[in-house]
Amino acid sequence: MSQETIFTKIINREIPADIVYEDDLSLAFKDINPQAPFHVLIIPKTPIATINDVTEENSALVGHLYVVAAKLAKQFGFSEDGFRVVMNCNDHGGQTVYHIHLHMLAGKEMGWPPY
Ligand code: IU
Repeated sequence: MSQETIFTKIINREIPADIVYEDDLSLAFKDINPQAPFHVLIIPKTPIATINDVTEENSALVGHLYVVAAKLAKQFGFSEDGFRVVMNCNDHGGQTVYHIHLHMLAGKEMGWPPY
């Protein structure tokens, strides 16, 4: 089954995105419908559909997304005030794009619970 989603097209530069970070394993770009002053999606270049597909084998890649979040927090000045990272899974989690992505939201105080 192809795991290609619109995010693969963003990785391959087939459609535009406001890319803020890239390395061999991952890409981060501004969310088109931001829910905070700073809202980026951090994605692995190798598609993983949902958190249900995370295994010991790809766990380092998933962990890398958090390393990128920490780098972006430092770069954009959110480390001290704080920020939120969220990964939604399937319908009840609110997932709409089936290529895992870490939402990184920052620039305001977040509410809790998230509903
Ligand atoms: P979700 O967790 O799967 O619901 O998040 C998908 C996000 O992808 C959502 O916040 C969209 O605004 C965002 N997005 C995007 O940034 N660019 C796109 O081309 C598409 C969705 I489609």
